[in-house]
Amino acid sequence: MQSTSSHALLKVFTANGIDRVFLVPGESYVGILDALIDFPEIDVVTCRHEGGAGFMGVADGRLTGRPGVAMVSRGPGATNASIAVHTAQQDAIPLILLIGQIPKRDLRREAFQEIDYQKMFGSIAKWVAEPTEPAQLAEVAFKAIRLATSGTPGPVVIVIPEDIQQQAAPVHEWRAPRQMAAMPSGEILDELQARLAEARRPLIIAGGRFDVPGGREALREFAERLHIPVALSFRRHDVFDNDHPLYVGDLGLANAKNQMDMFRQSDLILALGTRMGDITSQGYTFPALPVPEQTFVHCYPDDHIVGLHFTPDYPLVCDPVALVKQLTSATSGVPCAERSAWVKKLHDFAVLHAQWPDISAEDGIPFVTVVQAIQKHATANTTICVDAGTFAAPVYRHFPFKYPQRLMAPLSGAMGYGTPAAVATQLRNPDDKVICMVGDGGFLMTGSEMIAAVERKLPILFILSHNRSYASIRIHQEREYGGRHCGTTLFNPDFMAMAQAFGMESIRISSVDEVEPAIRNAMAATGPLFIEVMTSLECVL
Ligand SMILES: Cc1ncc(C[n+]2csc(CCOP(=O)(O)OP(=O)(O)O)c2C)c(N)n1
Repeated sequence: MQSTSSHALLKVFTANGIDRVFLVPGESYVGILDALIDFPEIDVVTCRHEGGAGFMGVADGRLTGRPGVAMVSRGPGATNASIAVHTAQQDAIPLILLIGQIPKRDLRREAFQEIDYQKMFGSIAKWVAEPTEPAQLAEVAFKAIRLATSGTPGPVVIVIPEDIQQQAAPVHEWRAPRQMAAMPSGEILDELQARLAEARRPLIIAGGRFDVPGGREALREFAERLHIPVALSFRRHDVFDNDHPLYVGDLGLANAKNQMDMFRQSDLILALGTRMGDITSQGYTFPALPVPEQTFVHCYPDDHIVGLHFTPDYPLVCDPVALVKQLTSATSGVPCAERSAWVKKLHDFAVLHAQWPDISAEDGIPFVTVVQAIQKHATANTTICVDAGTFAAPVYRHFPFKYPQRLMAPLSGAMGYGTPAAVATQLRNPDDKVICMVGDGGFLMTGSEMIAAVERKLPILFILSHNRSYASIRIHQEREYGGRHCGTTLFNPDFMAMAQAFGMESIRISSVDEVEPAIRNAMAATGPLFIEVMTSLECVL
């Protein structure tokens, strides 16, 4: 094998477990593309749009805990990929976006397709590196991996001028060291232990940092041992089983006022592995800003995040999984009776709120019936990848996730995520039943990436909700602007013909009676399958 600077970069990638890259090629990084040929252990997934490649990287990073990698060309490629950098930042997912750059001699001359990426990505990436010497590529790759995965995971951008990609450079196999779980002192833990035992109405808010091997189990054991109810942070429905008696719902876009009133009655909040961001905290209103009324414990492995908005009585800058393991082992449990009424009240509300509705519509199929049919036929290894739109609301509200069932949903609310995420998920977990739910709006943004499902024979079930509208926005026009619609009605292509042209079997569901049998058959499909659902626009849940 040759030993060029690109080989040195890729060697650091493979030494750290990176085995797949998603890309759209560009003349600005042909040197790296050429080196990829010498790394058969890296699966190269060629995409149709840099947004699609980036979203695939985001999904892969979430599933593996390693940085997902997207490679794109300068200027136009990088601007297309920027949506994934934003999503990785909002979702706290490790991502490396590698961008080819103009030759270094012309840097900052505003040359053809040049961008100053430090300025462009400065506020959303954890680090933007633009090496100018071939020997720096390995070092930059190594640091990118460490930064993307440490503290609050997130996106790192590596920008590589085209003329430093093919020079001789030493190859290293540096491996990122495992992260050490710093722990609060024994004294603090003892004090916290006592507060937890005394609390009458404690509440856990659990977030994405439990989405690691062993994380869910540790959370469940802790909650059970101390008999503390668990609410989940925004779109992290799959970190705690939704049918568990301690499950009390998620904190999302549609919490009922009386549910929030109940949560506010808690006397101790344990915010574990969550950043307590905008949606989870209900627009920074729960708990009280800036000083919560309850005893507030905030645990996250990043000192920038702990106490960022809400002042904690216990600011714990550490790994929440290690913390709950420690707290679990240090207690013999708490008598359930003292907290039973509190837990029951919250749990009963969550159960009621999640009940499947019985609704019908004149103008099409209420999409909730499709989601309900999927739940009925879902296997233990079903993963639902959702795009942004009204069709996703029933998933968030009613689908009772039970691990290893998974929800792949962008915290950034980015349209266009669903299809590429499904491709990346099925590639990573070939035995899972991967379902992509997408609207007629989001599908025409990145739906072309579904060609990878045909190319690679991925048995993804694509479900398109066809309501001839950007309904999520139309709803605002209905509610807040007297039903005056502008820019939200869609003129659509023949989606069935489109899927067939992609080489995919396709089915249209036009009436409620067809939903259940069609979904039952679809769940057993062994190849990619496309279902078009003629969805009601008036009956949006
Ligand atoms: C990339 C991007 N552009 C715009 C938006 C704003 N937006 C949120 S949902 C939505 C409409 C989604 O329409 P569709 O995919 O058809 O699903 P529906 O809401 O109709 O179910 C829009 C435009 C967004 N979230 N992301």
